[in-house]
Amino acid sequence: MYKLKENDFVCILTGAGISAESGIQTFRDGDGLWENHRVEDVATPEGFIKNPILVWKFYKERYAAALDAEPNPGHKALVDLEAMIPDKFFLITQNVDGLHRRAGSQNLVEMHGRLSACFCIKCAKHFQLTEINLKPALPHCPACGNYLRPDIVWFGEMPYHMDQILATIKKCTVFITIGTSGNVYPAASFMAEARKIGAVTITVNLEEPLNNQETQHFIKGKAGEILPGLVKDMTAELG
Ligand code: BV8
Ligand code: ZN
Repeated sequence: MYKLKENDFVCILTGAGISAESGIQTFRDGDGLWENHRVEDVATPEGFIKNPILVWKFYKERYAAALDAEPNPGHKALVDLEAMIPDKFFLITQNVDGLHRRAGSQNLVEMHGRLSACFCIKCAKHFQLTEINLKPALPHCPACGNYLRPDIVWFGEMPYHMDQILATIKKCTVFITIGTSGNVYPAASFMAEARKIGAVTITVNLEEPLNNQETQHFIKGKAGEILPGLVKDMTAELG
């Protein structure tokens, strides 16, 4: 397996698979359905306009599940790796569960938003869910009284931090993809971008992701079981 050198810059992309061992359902486990609704129908601005109460129910349930979950050895291995190369590490997650942050990851962007936050559709003020009254089926903005929506990037919306992500991929020398099926864009295009500028590409996944042709080293298995040993192995020659 690839051994990191002093001047390597590691970029990591994670998906729902890294939180599976924390008990958080991935999108493919539930065959993309939630209470007989297609996730694509719920996770869209149109879905919210059509049935905001249903969408809030979906996200309140996932928020509660995320609070009940604990980071697993996969999340923790990435915290250990970052501690060894603090200024040459960048973690991009598609996950909205907040587990990387709770595990202690610092240099992290949550490109699809976070379950723990929301914002007002009128005055755009942002709030933590802990700051608002979640009892109403449709929570209201404390500032202007209008409807709040989950701070989640839905299908058809621009992911967060794209400039920072694309700029960082341009300077990475190692790109590691963990626990994502490679279904969703633009996240699924990042590994190809990294490959183009000569980065070593490594994938850790339970099955081959859709974009596996871009992977130079594919490691099949569970993130929580593989990552601790992989991090130890990759950093063995670092000073
Ligand atoms: C945008 C928030 C444009 C919601 C999410 C046709 C072709 C190509 C693209 C498109 C198309 N039609 C539309 C598009 C664009 C669309 C898209 O990609 N659609 C897909 C479905 C085809 N993308 C968008 O709309 C994006 N925006 O394009 O904007 C634009 C441009 C300019 C200006 C404005 C707009 C926005 C995408 C973000 C959508 N929001 N999340 C929520 O979470 O509720 S995406 C959502 O699904 C998740 O966040 C996650 O990112 C994604 C699911 O992906 P994964 O994380 O990979 O999860 P999955 O379950 O699929 O896979 C898990 C993997 O883990 C599996 O492979 C499994 O084997 C593995 N695994 C399981 N257990 C383990 C494991 N691996 C290791 N260890 C384990 N233990
Ligand atoms: Zn408001």
